Amino acid sequence: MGVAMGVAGAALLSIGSMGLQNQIKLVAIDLLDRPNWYKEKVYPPNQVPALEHNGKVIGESLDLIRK
Ligand SMILES: N[C@@H](CCC(=O)N[C@@H](CS)C(=O)NCC(=O)O)C(=O)O
Repeated sequence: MGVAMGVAGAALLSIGSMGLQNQIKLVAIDLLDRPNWYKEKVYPPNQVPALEHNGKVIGESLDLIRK
């Protein structure tokens, strides 16, 4: 059986493999019905994933996996 996922899913798996899942509040974003606050207040490119930490937002999944 194959599993298809986007970069957001890959970042989520990476967070789990680093054991950080309990330190992160996960907020699901429906890409077909994106809330305005996400683009306006979190990540203007309006893509997922994005990680907010110490007031900064990391929006590139490869950067996110490295931290
Ligand atoms: N450069 C971003 C790309 C993220 C990306 O393509 N995310 C997809 C979902 S996996 C997305 O938000 N698609 C909706 C869109 O591009 O409007 C990264 O690698 O993190």
